[in-house]
Amino acid sequence: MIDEFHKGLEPAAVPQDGSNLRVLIVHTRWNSAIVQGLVDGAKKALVEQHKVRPENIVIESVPGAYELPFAAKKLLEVSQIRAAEDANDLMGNVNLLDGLNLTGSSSPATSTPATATTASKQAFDAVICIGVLIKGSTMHFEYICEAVSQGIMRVGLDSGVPVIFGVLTCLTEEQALNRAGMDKAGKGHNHGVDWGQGAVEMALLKNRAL
Ligand code: DLZ
Repeated sequence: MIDEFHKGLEPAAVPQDGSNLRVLIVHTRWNSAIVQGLVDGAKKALVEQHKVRPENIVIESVPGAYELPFAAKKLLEVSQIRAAEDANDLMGNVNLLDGLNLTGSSSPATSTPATATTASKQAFDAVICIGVLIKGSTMHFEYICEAVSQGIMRVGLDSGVPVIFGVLTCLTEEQALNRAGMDKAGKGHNHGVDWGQGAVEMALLKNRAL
């Protein structure tokens, strides 16, 4: 039976501007058609509702939901290392004699100015883990659900970077389709949209100077 109503996310009280954010989406390839619908929903919310620049959304895939926490952790760490290296490079390139024009040349500095379409090199401000777990006839579902939910929470708490739990844990495929807004009756709601909204709100909360 298809559920008749959902608890969608109530919009935040103030507009959530994601134009300076960089977001990682990690998704599974299990149940890929439904997962793709959820990823599309998350991207739509990030770009259309919160102005996250498309080039600042990085999308990676993993085999199944069990792999999501590991991938989120590693990719987040790599982004942090790269951002630190980039900051170091920038510091290394600072020449204290710049601006004195000792050569007499009027040519501008060699660094390339950022353009509106340059992808950011900053570390990820939020991660969205997306997958669909559908219960089978064994205990596998229970073990994976437990491991994934605990793992995703741990990555967020350990890193201090919000990691959104975008994993549907469904008893039937019909439930999953419904929650991805892909049910035949068209009465479902795409939870990927909520996850995109949640990622921006939590990233801004993390960066907020209190
Ligand atoms: C093995 C398995 C099963 C049975 N079902 C799902 C599923 O419904 N959704 C999902 O994302 N992944 C599933 N997997 C794969 C596991 O998550 C994992 O990839 C493997 O156990 C290897 O670690």
